[in-house]
Amino acid sequence: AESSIPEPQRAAWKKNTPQEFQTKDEFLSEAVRHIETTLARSLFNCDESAAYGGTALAFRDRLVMEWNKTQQNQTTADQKRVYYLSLEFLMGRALDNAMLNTNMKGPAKDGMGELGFRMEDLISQERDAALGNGGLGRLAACFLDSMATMNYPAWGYALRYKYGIFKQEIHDGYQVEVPDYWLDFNPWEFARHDVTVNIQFYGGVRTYQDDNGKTHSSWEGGEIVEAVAFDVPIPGYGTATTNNMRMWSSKAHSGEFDFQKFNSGDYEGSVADTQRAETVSAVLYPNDNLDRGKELRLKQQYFWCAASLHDIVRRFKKTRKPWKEFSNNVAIQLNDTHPTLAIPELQRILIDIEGLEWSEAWEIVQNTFGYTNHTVMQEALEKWSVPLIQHLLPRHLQIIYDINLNFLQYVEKKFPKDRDMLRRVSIIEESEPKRVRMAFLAVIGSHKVNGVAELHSDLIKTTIFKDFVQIYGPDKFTNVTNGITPRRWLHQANPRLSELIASKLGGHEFLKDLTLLNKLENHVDDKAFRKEFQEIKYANKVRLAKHIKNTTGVSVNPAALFDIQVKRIHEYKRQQLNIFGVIHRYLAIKAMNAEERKKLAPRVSIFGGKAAPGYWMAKTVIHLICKVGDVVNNDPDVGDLLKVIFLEDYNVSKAEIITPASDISEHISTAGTEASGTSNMKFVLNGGLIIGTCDGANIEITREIGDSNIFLFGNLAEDVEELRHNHLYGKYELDDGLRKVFDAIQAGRFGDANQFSALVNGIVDHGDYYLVSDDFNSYCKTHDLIDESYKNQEEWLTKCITSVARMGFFSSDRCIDEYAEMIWNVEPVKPKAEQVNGG
Ligand code: CR6
Repeated sequence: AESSIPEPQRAAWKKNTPQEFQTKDEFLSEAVRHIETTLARSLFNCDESAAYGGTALAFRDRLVMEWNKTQQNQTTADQKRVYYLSLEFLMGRALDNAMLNTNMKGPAKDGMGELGFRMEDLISQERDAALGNGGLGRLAACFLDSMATMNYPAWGYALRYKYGIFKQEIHDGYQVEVPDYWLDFNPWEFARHDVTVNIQFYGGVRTYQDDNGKTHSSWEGGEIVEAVAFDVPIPGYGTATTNNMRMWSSKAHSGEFDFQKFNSGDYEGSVADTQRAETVSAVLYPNDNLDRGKELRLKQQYFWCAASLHDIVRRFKKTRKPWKEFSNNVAIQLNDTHPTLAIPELQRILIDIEGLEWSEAWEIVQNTFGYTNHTVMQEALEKWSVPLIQHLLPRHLQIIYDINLNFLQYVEKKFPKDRDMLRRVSIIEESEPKRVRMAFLAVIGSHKVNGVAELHSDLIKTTIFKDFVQIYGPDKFTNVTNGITPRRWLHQANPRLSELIASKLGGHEFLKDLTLLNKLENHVDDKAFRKEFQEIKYANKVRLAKHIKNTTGVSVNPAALFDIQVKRIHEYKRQQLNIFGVIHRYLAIKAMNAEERKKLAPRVSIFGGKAAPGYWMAKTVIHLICKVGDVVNNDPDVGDLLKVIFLEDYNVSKAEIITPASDISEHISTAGTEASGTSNMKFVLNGGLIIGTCDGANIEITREIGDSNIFLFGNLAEDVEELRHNHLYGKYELDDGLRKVFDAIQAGRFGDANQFSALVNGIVDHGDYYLVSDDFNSYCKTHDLIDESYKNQEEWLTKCITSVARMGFFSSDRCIDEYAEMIWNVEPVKPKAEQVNGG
């Protein structure tokens, strides 16, 4: 309040309030002004990158004005806010999203056209904001879009990595990682040099008694790193609401820059210290579904949690409400266990700094947090070593032990004498060294825990959190099936399909209420509609074929069946099953005569995805795909019948080109391992069918679109344990078809067989943990069925259209409404009437 312009002076301000452009001419004048002044370029020096910059800055101005009003409006509304804590946000590009969400793409396109630029070229100048690994990070980005679109008062809290996920290059069929320095020109962020938080590390705990003889603890000493806020506006679609994503960047604390060293001539030493502080937010850890327990990662987690909580608490304190109102004002969602330290941190703030009693504080903590689990795989569950936490965060370790003590006493009362239960559910794992089980801490410190698809939410209740269901009852655990934003994944990625749908449904309402898509089923027999739908798919395939030609040099036939698997490379996702299937197909083609070959449907097998830099098996899979491509693509016997492509550097902006171009996409994880998957939803929404296992959201997709519209295969989650057991005890036989594939690999038909021995041996000799052999036959047969079905183009088209019509459930808008109602208890805040972008 102290910093606001006094009432009598406000008229002068209001007279000068900047206006938002509404027409092509107004837009162009803003863009040109930015090119000339903000970017200092001229009529004679304006390339595509400058034109992109000017366009982005003109849109940024617009977003900022709505953003300011939204923040003001949400503050006065004084309702409960949501804070989404995620260590990953895979945002992709922002310009097209800003143009579409403000409904101003047309004028901008025309304006830039007058200067001789094509909007697609300008859009592709932007670097992806790639602050994430895969589905988890992209989910967070979709949620931000949905929360803004539905007017929820919500903030995302992120870490501002200097380097996002690495850029992948393929050299001689091997992945090479190149650093992604994305901040050279980022018009979408605002440095808030005045919004900083000092974050403490190391040091020790001092206990002391106050005048009443009560004991207190205080964390003292150690070192300080400063957190600086950078804000990014998040525009909703067809609403004036523009929310905030706040990213924290680390820098040396000004008091910490060692003037002693500096003055005594050790200039380099003092600069080295500042660099050490900056490393905290330097780089995103490039592992998907894998925990490596590195100290710097723990520092990142605490740095970001502590800065965010400080910010949230500061905002709450401005309301001057009593502490017991905290959880009526604040909901914090933990995206996986990465932000779990927020739990002991809030408890610390409340008891050590604000002076609340333990139990009063703990009730606030539990009512504030919700925790989303994204995996049941052991290697992905975070467990931090106790000595490491002791060293870095001594007070937090004490608090974690106290939380554990209280919890175990509660369990002991409920289940007297069950020693084994106590051992199983303890936050502290009695290993050497001891480790803190972050998922258990997250469950204990939250009021709701959710999985991300029905099967997954059931599985967590019977596996990793089984005991906790006994302890707390089943109501603490719930399901929110993942979703995707139809704005980016339909309207932006597939504009022609979006327009076609709009023409049939009488407008773009479906982009805000995706269930309206069901009305498309009325048009499934409409000839003109069918033809247009098919043409759009073909055009999207042509666009991808061009991209393939430009990036790999290989020509593919757009009339062939495009079979796509793009996602992180992981053994559980089974790209190896896919490439073995491709080899099987290749061997079959080689064995055919000309007549038989004529009957075959031409295929293009397309792969894409990054392997974590230290994940050798995943890198081997990439190498095999590339080598198979080299052989198959150059075999004159094969011609158009089969092409194998590995697309370099799969990311969000490439996904926008790839997703609309599939006939079939692959979601073939070992049953029970893929918590949800979200690209499955994107592909079906864009009129592609899928082949998949009964895993994650595939199951609910099947329920929605009907089992005749999906190609399911393979063993079920409930059979996995027994099958694995059989492998270990020799009670199985390697699949015949797969043996032939291995023979071909071992004969060196795809280059040096030694390169692939670990991959083959993992299946033949080491237990085939992901059950590739068990599912191979049904996988290949299902692909034969796909070939047959594709020959009947009319029936295929009906399946595609019907599926699109039935995908309404998978909007991230639906997810966010479920979180808001079941977990957060928050309501939307309507934007003020005078805000412009309103619908
Ligand atoms: N790797 C799951 O594996 C899910 C997303 C988002 C994942 C994936 O099935 O769709 O989360 N899990 O819920 C983790 O990252 C731990 C993922 O992206």
